[in-house]
Amino acid sequence: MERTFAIIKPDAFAAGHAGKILARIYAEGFKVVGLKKLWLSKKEAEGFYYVHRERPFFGELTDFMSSGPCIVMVLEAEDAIRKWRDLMGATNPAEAAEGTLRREFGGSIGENATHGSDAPETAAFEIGYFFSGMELL
Ligand code: FUP
Repeated sequence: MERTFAIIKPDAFAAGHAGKILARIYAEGFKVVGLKKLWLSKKEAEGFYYVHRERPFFGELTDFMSSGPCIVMVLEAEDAIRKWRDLMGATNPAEAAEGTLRREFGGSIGENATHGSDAPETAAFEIGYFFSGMELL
């Protein structure tokens, strides 16, 4: 079993898509090990996306991620990291495959409905950024 970190981003949460996205998560066989609603501050969003600090979209990305409530989650499944990224689809919703969450709920490359860790090391950092061990029993 593997764990990954996932976010229902502020665009999808504000549009009322959180319930539909969670239903897909359960239908695909993930166990939801941790879940909470948060409204990130700009500083917290910057810390989370630290690896992107040099990218031209960093300011826009962290403004967006702190623009409203989101849902952060830890998902468990066999091959969870790849499985969740497959379910999300490509970063740009316009390029995401039919049936993926970003295709269905994403509006643009910046406001793309969901986040998922891209490797075991990133998952470990991202899970630890938002959850303590006691929240993941
Ligand atoms: P992903 O792993 O699919 O979330 O994509 P990246 O790690 O490449 O990008 C992280 C986030 O930065 C994306 F979810 C949205 C944002 N982004 C932009 O706003 N513009 C870009 O050109 C690329 C990414």
